[in-house]
This record gives sequence, C-alpha cells and structure tokens, in this order.
Amino acid sequence: MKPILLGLSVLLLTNAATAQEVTLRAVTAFTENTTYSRPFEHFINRVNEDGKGILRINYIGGPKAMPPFEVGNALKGGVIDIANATGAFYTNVMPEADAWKLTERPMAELRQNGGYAAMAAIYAQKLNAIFLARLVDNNPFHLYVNKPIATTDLTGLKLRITPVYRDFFQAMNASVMTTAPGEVYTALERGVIDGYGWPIHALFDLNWQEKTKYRVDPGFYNAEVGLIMNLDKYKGLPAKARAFLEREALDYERRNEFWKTYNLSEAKRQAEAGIQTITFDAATARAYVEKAKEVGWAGAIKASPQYGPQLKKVLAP
Ligand code: 173
Repeated sequence: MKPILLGLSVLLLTNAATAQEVTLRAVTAFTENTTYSRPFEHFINRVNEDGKGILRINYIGGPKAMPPFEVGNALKGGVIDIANATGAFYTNVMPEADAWKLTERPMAELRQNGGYAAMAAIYAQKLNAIFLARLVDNNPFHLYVNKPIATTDLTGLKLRITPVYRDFFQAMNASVMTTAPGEVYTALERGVIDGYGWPIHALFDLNWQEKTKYRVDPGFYNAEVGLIMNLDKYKGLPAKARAFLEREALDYERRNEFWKTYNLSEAKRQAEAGIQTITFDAATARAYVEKAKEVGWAGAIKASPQYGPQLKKVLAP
C-alpha cells in the first residue's frame, strides 16, 4: 500500500503547484534579441527560473508577432499580459507615456517625489496598466543624418520619427515620417529619408551603421523602455506571485546605471564604424537642447492639457 499512497500524494502536490502557477503572455515592441529587448528577455528567464510554481512568463516574441504600435492596445485589452515597450509606441492609447523622455530624474527619486505616482494614475486610467519598471534609462536620443548640416535649420530634410522627435524636428523645419524601427533600414537604403531619430545605442542591431553618415551631437531627452503589465491581470495575481514579480522588476530598474558606461562604448563603436559626428558649438548646442525641452513640454501639455502641467512639475529637473 505504502508506495501507492506516496505516489498519490506526490501527484496531488504537483497538481496543487501547477494550479497556482500563473502564466503571463509577453511581447516586446523591439526586435527580439536586440539591445532594448535583452533586459526584458533576461528578466523573463530569471522569473521562469526562480518563479517555478509561482509564475511563468510565456514569451510570444517581438515585432513579427505584433506590430510595435499595437502593443499598447493589446495590453490594455488583455490580449497580452506583460510587455516591453517605450511610451512613444503607445501614445495612441496614452499620450502622456511619451513624457518619460522628458525626465532626467532617477527612478528612485521619481518613486519618492510623486512623479511615479502621477504617471501610475494615468497608466491605470488610460492604459489599464501598471508600469512595473524602467528597464532603459540614462541615455540620450540623437539626430542621425546622411547630408551634412551646418546649422539647426533642417529645412529640406526628411526624417524618420516616432512621437519622441516629432515636435522638435518639426520646430527645426524638417519634414517627418513615422515608422517602426523595423522599417528604418529600407527607408535609408531607398533614400526615402535623409535621417532619423534614435538613441545613442543599438544602431548596430539592425545594421543602420551601413546606411548612416553622421550623428549630430549633443543628444537630447532620455530614452525610456519600460516593463508594463495589464492592471486586471496584475490585481488578479496571487499575493505571492505579485510580490515576487514586483521584487524582480525593481531589481532590474536598479541596474540602470549600466547605460551610462554603455553610452560611451557605443559612441566609440559608431566612430570606428565610420559614422562622423557633427558637433554644434557650445552656444548652439545649449540652445538646441533647450529647444528640445521647450517644444517637448509644450507638446506634452498640448497632448494632455489635463495632466501635462502636473507631470512637468514632478518629472522636469
Ligand atoms: O526611435 C524610436 O523608435 C523610439 O522612439 C525609441 C524610444 C526608446 C528607445 C528606442 C527607440
């Protein structure tokens, strides 16, 4: 009798464990196994290793599985449970999400000063989501061009954008065209665009160095990629799973100092690949960065008269 009873109780225990284990469907808005997806993929692997019996993340994939600009709606509606995306990709659902780019305050500070709380309320209301962690921080965007420019007047240039760069590039008289990252290489190759906005990193992921002549310095804003989760799903997690997930997410957010050193190595790598820098003189550079901020906040307030002014108070340095 004994062995049979033992076998039965093991079976019952295993069933109880799998019944409790929650599975989350995950998507990334950036190409799989590239710079801005890797922290997320790392996170998934660790959750799946350490969270056995509690939580499992089923990684569906990247832009091949779901177009980047559709991730916000899919998360809101619960088609997916958890996502890796930047705010600019889901402004169609939550215009305020693009305002992360305008803060230079560390997340630890924003979690204390009301900045995170202000954003969290909007994530709940508009995206039906919780912003679990910022996975990319401390890195500037740049303008990359294939025609030399001598001033900040970009008249005659056609630039690829996302909402991040729209108001700023238009304020400098560029004409603009929105595309997902996956379309940039072909647009450059065909000469459909004369340049694009993108962070200092990850140019090499999709081989844009082959089609890029100049990076314009200085950079501006602060690129954000975040871990976001459907709020209903989050609230429905067993307490143990929720605590585990939060702990893991925050652990990744604390690693964001890493990007500062990576910025330097990526700039060097671009130079080695033959990308020349166009550097404005000190006064022009100051005015350029100021202009970016000014039109950035004006755009944020125009996009959200309701929350823009309040966000500026807590996010702006
Ligand atoms: O240029 C982009 O596609 C964009 O908006 C972005 C934002 C954060 C990280 C990388 C790209």
